[in-house]
Amino acid sequence: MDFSVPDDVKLLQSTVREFVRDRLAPLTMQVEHDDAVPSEVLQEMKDLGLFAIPFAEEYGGGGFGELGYCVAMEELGAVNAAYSNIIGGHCSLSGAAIALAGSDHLKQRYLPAMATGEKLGAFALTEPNAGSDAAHIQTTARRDGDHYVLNGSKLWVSNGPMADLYTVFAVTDKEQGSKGVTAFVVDRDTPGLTIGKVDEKMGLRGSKTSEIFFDECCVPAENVIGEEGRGFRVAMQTLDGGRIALGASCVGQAQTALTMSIQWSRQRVQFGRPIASNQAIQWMLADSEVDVHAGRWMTYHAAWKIDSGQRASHEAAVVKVYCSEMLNRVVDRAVQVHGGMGYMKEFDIERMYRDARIVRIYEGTSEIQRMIIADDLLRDE
Ligand code: COS
Repeated sequence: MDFSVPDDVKLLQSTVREFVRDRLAPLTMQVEHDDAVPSEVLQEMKDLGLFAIPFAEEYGGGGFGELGYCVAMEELGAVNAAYSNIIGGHCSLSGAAIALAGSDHLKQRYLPAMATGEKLGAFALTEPNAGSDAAHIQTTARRDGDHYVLNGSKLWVSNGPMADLYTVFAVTDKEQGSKGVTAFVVDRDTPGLTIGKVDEKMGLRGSKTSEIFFDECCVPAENVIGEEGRGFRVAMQTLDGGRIALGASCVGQAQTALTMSIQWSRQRVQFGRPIASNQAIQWMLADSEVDVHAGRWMTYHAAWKIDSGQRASHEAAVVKVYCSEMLNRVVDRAVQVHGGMGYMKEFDIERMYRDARIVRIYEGTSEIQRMIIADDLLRDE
């Protein structure tokens, strides 16, 4: 067993960490206030290769695989989950679906432009009547000659308002249930595709989500990802990688909350001594360290499994439920350690507390992850 992070991934980690420290960290309050990442900063992220990290080198990607990608997501999450969410919607979800199951033609057409960031991707699965029950989406795709015609709507699409292309899931055969779902790449400028309301969210300001509508939206048959009827499986396989990368972002967020708590508890003096000298505080810090440590290593292990060509659906569910819940525990303790300061908008902890709440919900709720894990445990031999 070798637990060392490969040298090229270490170099990636230090490059991202430096960029985060010098360029992204000073902008946190501005992004929060404006609910937008400045376009020149997004361009710098593209120039640095942050939109390319997991894609294969033959398609212009960084070729870092899931482990390198997770390490970068950890660094981005550490400064502001808005960044890891933008990259996640683009790489782990939209681009990964094309990379996993797309034809070589689709990969050649979309991945190089996604790797440079010239084209931003979004993943459109969730609908008003289909969230956890993803197999029962209602958006339809009707075959018409060498095209499919899409009708329906999608909800809460990360990167929705800014994306240039959408990985869209639609029903091609209602009778077939999950085997009647097909995945498509739909260009933003396709007639019949419109962007709906941009959401007002509790947190993740700077990462935009919106509705997407399809009204007789005509998509070439060559834009099917994989085969007709295989879309649900494409969505699930894609979400396996996405949930692991989201776990990595949670680890980064939790590490920052813990580091800030350590610093604060050393400098905050009450009853004539730093609050860090109180066992009540020490135990909160220790519990958070145990949480972050466990989350980091289970994430790296699951990423390694994917990189070594093994299926990691079970590990992805374990990582998703553990890391999302551990982040909420760690950030809650961080608010407690910071006391009144933790509740104030002038301090990062308040934003992190709000940002953390969504991770127990999106990319599959904690309840769905427990369902997946329990199904595996109870499946007949
Ligand atoms: N990898 C590959 N194939 C998978 C898979 C995975 N991770 N998960 C399921 N499948 C396959 C199954 O093997 C099954 O194939 P067969 O019919 O050939 O046996 C098929 O997909 C259907 O699977 P299942 O019967 O488990 O589907 P369900 O409708 O019961 O749904 C859950 C399963 C609930 C796990 C799924 O709908 C889910 O993950 N929901 C949450 C959706 C989500 O994360 N939404 C967020 C959107 S992105 S923000």
